[in-house]
Amino acid sequence: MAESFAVKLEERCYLPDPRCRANARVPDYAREYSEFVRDPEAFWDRIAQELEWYGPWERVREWNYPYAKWFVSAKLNITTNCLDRHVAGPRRDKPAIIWRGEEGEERTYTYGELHREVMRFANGLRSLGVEKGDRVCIYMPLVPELVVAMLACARIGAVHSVVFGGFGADALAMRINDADAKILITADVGYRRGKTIPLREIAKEAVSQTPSIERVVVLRREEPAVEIDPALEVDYASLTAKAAPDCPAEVMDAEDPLFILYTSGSTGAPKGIVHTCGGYAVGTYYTTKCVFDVREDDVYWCTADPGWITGHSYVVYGPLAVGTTVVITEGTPDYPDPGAYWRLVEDLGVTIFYTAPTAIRMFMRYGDEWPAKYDLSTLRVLGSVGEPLNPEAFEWYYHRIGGGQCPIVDTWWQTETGMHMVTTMIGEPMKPGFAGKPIPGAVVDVVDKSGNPVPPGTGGFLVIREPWPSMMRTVHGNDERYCKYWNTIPGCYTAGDLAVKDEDGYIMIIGRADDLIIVAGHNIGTAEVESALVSHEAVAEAAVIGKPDPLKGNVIKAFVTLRVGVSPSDDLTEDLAHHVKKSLGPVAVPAEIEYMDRLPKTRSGKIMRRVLKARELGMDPGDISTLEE
Ligand code: 6R9
Repeated sequence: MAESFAVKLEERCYLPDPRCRANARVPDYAREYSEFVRDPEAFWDRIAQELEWYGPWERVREWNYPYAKWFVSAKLNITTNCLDRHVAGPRRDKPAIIWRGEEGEERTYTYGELHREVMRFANGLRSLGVEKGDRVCIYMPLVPELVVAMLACARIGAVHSVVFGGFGADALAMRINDADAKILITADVGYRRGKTIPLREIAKEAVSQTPSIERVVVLRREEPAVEIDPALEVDYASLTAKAAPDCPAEVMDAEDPLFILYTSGSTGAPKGIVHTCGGYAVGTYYTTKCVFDVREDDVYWCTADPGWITGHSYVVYGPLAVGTTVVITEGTPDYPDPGAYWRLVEDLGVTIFYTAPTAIRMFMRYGDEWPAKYDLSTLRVLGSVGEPLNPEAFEWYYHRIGGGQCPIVDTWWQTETGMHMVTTMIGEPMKPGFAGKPIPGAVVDVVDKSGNPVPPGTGGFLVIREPWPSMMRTVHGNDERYCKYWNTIPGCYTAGDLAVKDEDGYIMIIGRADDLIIVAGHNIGTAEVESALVSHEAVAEAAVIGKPDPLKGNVIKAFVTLRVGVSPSDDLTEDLAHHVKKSLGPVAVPAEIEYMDRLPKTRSGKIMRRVLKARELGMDPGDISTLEE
């Protein structure tokens, strides 16, 4: 690992409207945080009391480094928190899910309807022999039945493993085999950009390599309905139609597994992250409620697919536990045109909008005229997740989408953390480029390789010092890999990201540690150079890598995509180099700039620098199963 190093900090700041602070769920971040630090167990105890449990915990946490248990011996079912308790109260007829298809079709499920669907499907799964602890793989398009399937598994204590519907047969087979799943739930097709994705065909191919799968449940969408293979397949609709309507929730121990989810693999092979029922429910409930400041009449839209952790925590479990109205769509942001998302915001009156920098940069690339055509005035809170939100992208999001009115919560977290860990709580001053401070409930720091905090302005490793409720409990089938997260830097969970703090304790993520570039002895994080490039008016997106150089050790090579209407030229290249020099100094100037039509990304939208690097150096790129087509 590299030593710590100096980082140049941007100094811009937005002061929030004082009203949003006064009304926020956490009106005083500093006070809430110190309350947490004074007594972490009492803090989480108080939050956990807001959920419904079958029995109390003996202890809030048990910390046996690096293994944690939360809400020891307590019993619950996450679905009674997401469904039953709303249905029993005034939210029975409140929309739980509003789904929009690619052609504009719409379906709404109230909490009462979702509850019924989940119970029926849960009974359907039971009739196929699924029992508590069995693994069920879900490979579906973004339709309400995907959410139903996840919750139905949780209802009966089956461990779901959702595989993103954009993956191919081999990636699906690898995940099924790793989790040893018994049932696969899929659909005949998904629809994407006017094309049909043959999910069932892909699933069939995968299942030929997965001896553990006993049955495949198929949701049939096409007309006329495809023929079902009775030896292997079960029709989703008949399964639910035949099932009893009432399904009492399985009583789960807080530490029973809830799901396995494979990481997006931007820097290495995917790992099966295991999350448990109790702590995960508490962590996602608390962060959804407080970070997004959810209110009773909000219309909440997180654009992530449930194939990723953001979809698990902030499309399904957190928002439903809070009891909000969740928007989901099978559509993509620029189909049939780049106004697709903004039309949906206008039509449904979305108030909380949570998306990824890759999408924001894509919108910027298409220009301001698209969002300007729509009424976005219902928006109240904007969120970002997945990659550093470059200052340039922050500004655009803040002004063009939020109309200069909405706080932006740039949330740093991981599949492994299960919930938000760093952000700028609503009402706190916002600094473009900085995710913010640790949320109340998380102890996050920037340290050197021995675990000592580095001073402000010095880059280091982003670590988490204390256990938190929704932390992963292990890596499925590879506990050694789990321990490695906690054994790399003494006393800390190592996130694998590089970061820097400023004098106020705000944290800026400067890239993945694996992607660090050392030029003539200087450590350079990828995000710094990429942000500098993106702040040039011609640039839409940028990725940088280090290339070995006999003199400097490494030089920087940049890959750049341009905004619509701009073409590459030698003048532009020179101008870009000059632009980086001006903002970061000569050491960060790319020695080479290559223009590309698009950058290699994971299917969840993260730039895969190691693919660029491997191509550049003629090396093996390693596991590329998560690379976008
Ligand atoms: C939630 C999610 C985790 C990695 C993480 C970091 C990057 C996520 C970020 C961010 C800068 C943010 N990341 N959020 N970087 N600012 N707000 O994305 O989980 O797919 O496991 O990825 O994503 O590098 O370590 P996951």
